[in-house]
Amino acid sequence: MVADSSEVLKTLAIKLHEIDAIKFGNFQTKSGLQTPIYFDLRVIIAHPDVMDLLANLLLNFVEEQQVEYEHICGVPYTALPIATLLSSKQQKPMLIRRKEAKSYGTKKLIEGKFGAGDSCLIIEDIITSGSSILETVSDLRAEGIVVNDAIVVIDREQGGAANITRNGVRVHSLFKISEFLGILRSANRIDDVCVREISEYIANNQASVKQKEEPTIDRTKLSYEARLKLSKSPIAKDLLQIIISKKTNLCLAADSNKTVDILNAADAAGPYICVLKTHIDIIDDFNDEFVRSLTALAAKHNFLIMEDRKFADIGNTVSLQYGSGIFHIADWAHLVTVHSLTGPSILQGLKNALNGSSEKRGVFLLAELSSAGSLITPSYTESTMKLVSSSPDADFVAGIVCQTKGVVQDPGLLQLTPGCKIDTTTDGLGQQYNTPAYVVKEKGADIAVVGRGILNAKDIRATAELYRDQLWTAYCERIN
Ligand code: BMP
Repeated sequence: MVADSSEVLKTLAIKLHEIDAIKFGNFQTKSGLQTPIYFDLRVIIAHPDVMDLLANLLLNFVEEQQVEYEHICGVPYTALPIATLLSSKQQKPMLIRRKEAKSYGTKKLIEGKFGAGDSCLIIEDIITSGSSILETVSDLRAEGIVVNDAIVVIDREQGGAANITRNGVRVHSLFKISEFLGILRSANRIDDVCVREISEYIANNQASVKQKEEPTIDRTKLSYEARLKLSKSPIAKDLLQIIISKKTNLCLAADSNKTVDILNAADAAGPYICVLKTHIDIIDDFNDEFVRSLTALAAKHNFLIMEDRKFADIGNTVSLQYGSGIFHIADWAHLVTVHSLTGPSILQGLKNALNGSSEKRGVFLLAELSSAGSLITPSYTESTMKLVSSSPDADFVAGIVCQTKGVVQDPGLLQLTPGCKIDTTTDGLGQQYNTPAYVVKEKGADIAVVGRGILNAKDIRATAELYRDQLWTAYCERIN
């Protein structure tokens, strides 16, 4: 590889012109539109020297862009040989996306060896509208594969890159069409009229905006290990590590009004829970020593503390409620619950109270409630999920409190579901209960909240173990 990559880029552009990989005239594109310039990088396979030049350039380019990935996938078909060369040069395994699923054998759309949560770099020859890349991204994401970057040889600057970026994939293009034309013009391969005509064509033929496509993967079929790779929230990752290492998806709702009872329950149930949930404002004898003792038990048994505060005020107020007052919740609660009705400013307000502290913190947003006759509507639930996906503070959201399987689709978010009891008789105050198996398998809970089902038992330790076993078995059955 020559040191000056801009010289090599020029050489490549001219060679592509020489081998007729770029044609000027009047052509029809894949979508049926007329175009005065046509790139046909398929011809490159007949020219191993050009192929090699391109592969080496891309290799350097990928390194320069500092892209991190575990697999390489070329968009079928033109980019396949290019992706193969890169895979071999980089020693990174390849994935191949079939255009149609096989009608025999495995019926897989993605060939190769991968696991959900693995990351993949996309390789494509040309972007026009971005739709070919997005089809490949969508099939990869449906398998739980993380796609954050695409390397492209030529961006036709017709809006495709923006469409792809809108879907959460960064586009790195070796050439923009304007740069490519500039090189051919300087080398006297084309004249000013040609450059002007194509520039006008590009300006007048911008692709329509493609809406963001949601991943179609079934979150409830993925293991916690796969979800760990897909989560964006640092505290959710910690929680998943705990869930995996302790084999528990049980959250204890320690709803007692005496500190001694909460601490005893935390110590007894500690080995079997991943989260202990408090309602700090129901405690009669709250004091700072209690927080220290609970924090010590969390460290001893390796669980997180969630304060179920259900914040619901304007940003400034929740910031004060979270960080100040007698409870100083932000100092000790790894997680808090938050209503979404305020809108995005509630997340900003809470984050503000953290003052850039290095402690990992996160929230669970309420999208549904377990109580009979709750006023939350399906459209409120949907808006809550949109708030998360569009929020600049999305990495602050560890999960969602809800009751229905379809609400949480993003496999990086955890579903927390209260209303769980082996004996499902109601409490006479509107709480609705389901069994551990039902909550995990039918309601889609990643973590189930159990309060009185454990707290009212004679033997808290044994009952917590029983709930843990039933919830964990249900999870294992769900993913298999
Ligand atoms: P129990 O298992 O004893 O019913 O307790 C459920 C816990 O979960 C309570 O702390 C309650 O505040 C909380 N909760 C709930 O029951 N339903 C919801 O929709 C949200 C909750 O946080």
